[in-house]
Amino acid sequence: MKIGFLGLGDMGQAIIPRLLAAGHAVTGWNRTKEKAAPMFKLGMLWAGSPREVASESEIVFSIVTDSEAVRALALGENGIIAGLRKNAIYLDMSTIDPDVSRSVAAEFTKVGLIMMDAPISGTTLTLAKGNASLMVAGDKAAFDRVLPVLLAIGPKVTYIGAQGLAVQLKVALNMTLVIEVIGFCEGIALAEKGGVPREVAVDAFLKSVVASPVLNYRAPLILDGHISDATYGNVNLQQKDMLLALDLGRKMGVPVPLGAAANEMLNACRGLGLAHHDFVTVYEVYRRLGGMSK
Ligand code: NA7
Repeated sequence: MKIGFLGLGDMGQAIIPRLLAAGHAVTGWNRTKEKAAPMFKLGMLWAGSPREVASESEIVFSIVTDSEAVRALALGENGIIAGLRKNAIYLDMSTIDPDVSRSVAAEFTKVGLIMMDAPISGTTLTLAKGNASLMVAGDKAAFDRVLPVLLAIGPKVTYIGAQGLAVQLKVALNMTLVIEVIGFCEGIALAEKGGVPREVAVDAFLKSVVASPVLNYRAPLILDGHISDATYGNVNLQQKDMLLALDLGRKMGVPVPLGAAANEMLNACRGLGLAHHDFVTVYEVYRRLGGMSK
């Protein structure tokens, strides 16, 4: 199929090779064109604006940082809405405010066009291994049409329901993920301060019932000296999702006390100048709070 792809950040660059490998023609666009170089080598084509990309595509994907970026791409000058064909489908994969997703989709509906929310659970590593899962919401008939393409991105594709519900679920899921990883950091620091070598503690956690996919790939970061990399998602990117979760909790009257506590640890990371690290750097904060030397 002819696919348009907007947003060539870490996630975009991990998804596009899978679409190309499945035999789809991909035309891309990114605010910063230089980032497209590795995708050109794989055969991706370029168009000059989101509008141009949309006008040439049967399916258009976007995956960009936040709500403002999605609004700009979808509804801004030379945006997707100005170019999308009547029978084409636009899917936004970004993790953004569900209300913004719904309001952008409503603009598409007004002019007889289809926008769906289709966030991904997983990192660039999960995508590369072919294990990513996608949650999709919006028009069910459109979902049935795009399903074969989505399966090229990841093998676990779930239809969630009405437009906005997939991204709502993704925010809840990411909040849980952050709480889980921060709980792991807290536990390892406690064991270590008590005299258990870090390697032994991590190994035991990963062999225990506490182990999970996210701990399996993130826990090693506190062992091999990669903690200072933004390997899978830096503190700022994860905190964006935590703030979305806290805001949803406030708006809907649902307490999220564990989310609030986890968010405080992300604040501490930022205060200590660790915001550019993968958020498992929370472990460093626990070490400092617990009086452990580097
Ligand atoms: P990255 O690697 O930080 O990439 C962010 C992308 O978003 C990148 O292509 C940016 O373009 C683009 N961006 C950001 N703001 C804008 C605006 N205002 N207009 C147009 N494009 C913009 O993030 P990931 O790929 O890891 O994650 C993307 C989403 O998936 C995010 O919601 C995650 O939570 C999940 P640039 O290259 O800077 O010009």
